[in-house]
Amino acid sequence: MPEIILHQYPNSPFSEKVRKIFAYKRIAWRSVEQPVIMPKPKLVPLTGGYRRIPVLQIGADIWCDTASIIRKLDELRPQPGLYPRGTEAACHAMNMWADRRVFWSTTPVIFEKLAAVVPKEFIEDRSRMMKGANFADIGSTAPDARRQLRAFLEILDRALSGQDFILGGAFSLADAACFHPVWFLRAEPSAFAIAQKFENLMRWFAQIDAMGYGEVRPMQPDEALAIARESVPVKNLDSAVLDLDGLVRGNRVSVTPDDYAFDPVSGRVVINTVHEIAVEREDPDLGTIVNHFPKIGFRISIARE
Ligand SMILES: N[C@@H](CCC(=O)N[C@@H](CS)C(=O)NCC(=O)O)C(=O)O
Repeated sequence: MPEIILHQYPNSPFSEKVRKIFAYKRIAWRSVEQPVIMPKPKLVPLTGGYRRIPVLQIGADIWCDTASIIRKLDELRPQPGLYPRGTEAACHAMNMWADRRVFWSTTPVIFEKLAAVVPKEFIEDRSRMMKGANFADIGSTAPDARRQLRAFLEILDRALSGQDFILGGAFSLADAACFHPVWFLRAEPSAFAIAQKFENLMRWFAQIDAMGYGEVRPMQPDEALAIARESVPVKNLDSAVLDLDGLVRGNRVSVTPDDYAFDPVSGRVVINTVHEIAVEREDPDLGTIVNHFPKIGFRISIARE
């Protein structure tokens, strides 16, 4: 197994989702701690502009977004599986629901209290990232968010009333995905108290929490950069290039998240499958880097040449 490096920070909920998958699949990994706000001078050369966390690195290949990270980890270590007994579609639906709905109901509830104590640089950074939204004002949406959060948690609690895991008797992607927003609530006691009212949810939470993070060793950011510099991206990609939407190998494109942190990454297409777009770029310090993105949740624009 190649050395698996995750760029992350301890309080990152989306990293928590991946950390649980490392634990479940017993994958040994290296942790590079990155800043919580911009600038991220030891991350952006690897990503070509993408600033979100987590980011997976293997040599000079970089996977952005938990969807492409988890797909890669599952390819590297298929067993134990993330999709027991035909639950794959349900897992992806739950994953999307947890990331895009449940998670966003937690942030106003948590930051209603925390906004007064977190550094103003954090508030400014997140307001810029959300393009126009004022993060300092997030508390004003807290009452609605709290109502929605409680309803989301009740759905999970009911699902867990007669079974140990969200989709049945075995751990699945749905558990890692639904765990991270509940875990994030622990950052603020009155927010976590909403979840603590749900008994089945808390039993499940304790069980997933106890899984830990697998075998992890820290790595300095400079070491990760040196690994990228000394590696070449994996080249046997031809079979993965399909002619979808008229995009073929060598087309110059830029890839940008469709929800927030709209930083485009530009390069030439090297992989274009139903689920993945990967672009090759030249970094002045690191040399050739390939950045992998999921199709779901990203916009691709073709540059005129
Ligand atoms: N859809 C992305 C979301 C990632 C995300 O929003 N991560 C948060 C941290 S948990 C983030 O990047 N926040 C801004 C930052 O850390 O700079 C994924 O699944 O990876």
